[in-house]
Amino acid sequence: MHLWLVLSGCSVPLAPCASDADCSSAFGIGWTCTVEGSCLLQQQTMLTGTDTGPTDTLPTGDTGTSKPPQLVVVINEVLYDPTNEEPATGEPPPGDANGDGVYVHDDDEFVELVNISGGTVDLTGYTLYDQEAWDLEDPRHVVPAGTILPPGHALVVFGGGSPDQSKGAFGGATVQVATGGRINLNNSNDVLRVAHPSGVVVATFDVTARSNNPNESYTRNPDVTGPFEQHSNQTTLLFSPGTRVDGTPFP
Ligand SMILES: [Ca+2]
Ligand SMILES: [Ca+2]
Ligand SMILES: [Ca+2]
Ligand SMILES: [Ca+2]
Repeated sequence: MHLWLVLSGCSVPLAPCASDADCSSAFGIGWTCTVEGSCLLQQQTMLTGTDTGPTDTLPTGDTGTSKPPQLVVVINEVLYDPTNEEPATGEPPPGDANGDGVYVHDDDEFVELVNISGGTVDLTGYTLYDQEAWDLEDPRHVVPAGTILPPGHALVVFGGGSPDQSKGAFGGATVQVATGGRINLNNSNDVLRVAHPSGVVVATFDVTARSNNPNESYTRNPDVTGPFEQHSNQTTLLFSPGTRVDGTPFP
C-alpha cells in the first residue's frame, strides 16, 4: 500500500498558471491552479489506498488524520537520457554528468532536488522511485541519515559511478549515489517519484510527456519556479547537477 497526501495551504505564488494542467505538469499530482493564477497543492488530509498507477490519479476518500509532512523540496532537474556521443580527443564524454571520466548510462542519470522550505531540512529517509520501483514498492534511493540541506541548497542523486562527493564539488550541493545502484529512468514512459519517509509522494516528474530522446537533462527554467525545458534551450550546457541552469551555485 502506498500513502497519498494532498497538503493544505502549500501554494507557489511564483508559479503562474492558467489551468490545473499547468500546475500538475510542473509540480505533479494534487496541484491545481487558483483563481489568482498560482499553483496550490490541494487541501486534504492523508489518504491511504492502492496506487492507481502511472496516470497518477488521486484516490478518492479521506481515511487518515496524520499530520501532513511539509513540502520541502522540488524536483529541479532530471537527466534520464545522458548522451552516448563520443568525446572529442582529450575531452571527457559529453554524457559524463557525474564527472567520473566515463559515460555509463545508468550511472550518469541524476535527479536534482532543491530545498524550497525557507529553512534547513533533514531529508533523511526520503525515497526516490522510478515506475518499476514504485510498482515493487522498493525505492531506488533512500536518502541516508544525516542529510541536512540548508535553505535553497540542492541535493543531487546520481544513478551510480564515482562522482566527487567532497565539499564544494557540484556547486557545493549535497551529492549522493543511488543506494539501490541505479535510478533506472527509462527514456520513455517512466515516472519519477519523490516520497516523504511516511511514503507520501511529495513530487513527481513524468518522463512520458518528454520522451523525445533529448540527450540532455530537463530542468526548471527559471530554476526552482519555472516549467521544465531541455537544458540547452538557454545555455550550451547539457546539464547542471548541483548548480543553476547557468552553472552558478545554489542558493
Ligand atoms: Ca535512461
Ligand atoms: Ca560518468
Ligand atoms: Ca524505469
Ligand atoms: Ca541544475
